[in-house]
Amino acid sequence: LEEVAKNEIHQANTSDELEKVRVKYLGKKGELTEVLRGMGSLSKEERPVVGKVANIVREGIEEALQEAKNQIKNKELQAKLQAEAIDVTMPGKRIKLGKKHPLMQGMDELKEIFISMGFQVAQGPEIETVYYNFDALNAPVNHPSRDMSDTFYIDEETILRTQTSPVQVRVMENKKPPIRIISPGRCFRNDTPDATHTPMFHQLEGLVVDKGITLADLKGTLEVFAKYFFGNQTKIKFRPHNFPFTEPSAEIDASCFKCSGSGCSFCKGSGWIELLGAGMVHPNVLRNCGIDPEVYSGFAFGMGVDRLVMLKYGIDDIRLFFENDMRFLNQF
Ligand code: FA5
Repeated sequence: LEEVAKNEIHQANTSDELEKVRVKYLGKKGELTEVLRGMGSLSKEERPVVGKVANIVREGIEEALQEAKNQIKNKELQAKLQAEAIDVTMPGKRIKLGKKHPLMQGMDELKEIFISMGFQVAQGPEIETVYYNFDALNAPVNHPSRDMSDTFYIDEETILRTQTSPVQVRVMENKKPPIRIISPGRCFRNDTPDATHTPMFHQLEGLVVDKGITLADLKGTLEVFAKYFFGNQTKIKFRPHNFPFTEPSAEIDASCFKCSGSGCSFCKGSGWIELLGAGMVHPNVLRNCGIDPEVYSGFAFGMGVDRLVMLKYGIDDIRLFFENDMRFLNQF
């Protein structure tokens, strides 16, 4: 029996097979167990002799089992290690890295330019009240921009902000001059999408309030900005304009030096492209925020970030920013 069992033990290749052999001989209904059970029918003299032999056989089988078990375990471990081994010479899989959206890259660049000029970044809510977006900014009650055809209303008092200018009011309400902030963020207008308009777009607002701030400070700041962002050759031009919250107001154009040669649809042959709106903060706005216009003056500007980035990189349709076409995004 011992010989046969040992033979089978040696032939077992896996833990499972070995276990089957163990059960076959030493299990409850195992062959050796049967022998021990049958000892009842033996005579008194035979019993100790057979018992002794049976025990020796059992020990022999157990020993062989243990030895085989160790060997199999070892073999299985080796196999596992081999299967899980890392081949360090194998070429790696290329991991596709995400990157910042071109608009956010542009936004970061704009922010950095103004931060380097001493501006701090201020944030305001995208869901805004009519008071902050229009009333406090001196917009007459019949101003066309208040119309539902231009502005997304949530209810009578609440809108999606149409501009970043309400952040000016929020900052001035909470902070005494000197103030020097920029406020980048999303704006919403009920505009029909075309190459230069989307219902959601981005602006970057700037506000400086202190004693003795003049139009010259505004001009100098914007000139430095334009040269940083577009390059040293850039010139800017002030055109008279009207905003309810600034007096005087201007629209600022930049020279289209980049658009010569292959042509640039923006400049349409004029050589200038509109960049932003700006002006000296209206005394009514300062007053609405508890700042004395007799003591303090300030300038403000608001630029369309999407349009600035389009101009800088020669993108001819603003809608490309929002289509998430990888062929477009991968170019930045
Ligand atoms: C304003 O929104 C003023 N708040 C700017 C300002 C701030 C003036 C501070 C004076 C002082 P305007 O409505 O012109 O101005 O919009 C500013 C810029 O936002 C535009 O020049 C344009 O670049 C961008 N813009 C406006 N509507 C859209 C749109 N639908 N899609 C993309 N860009 C837009």
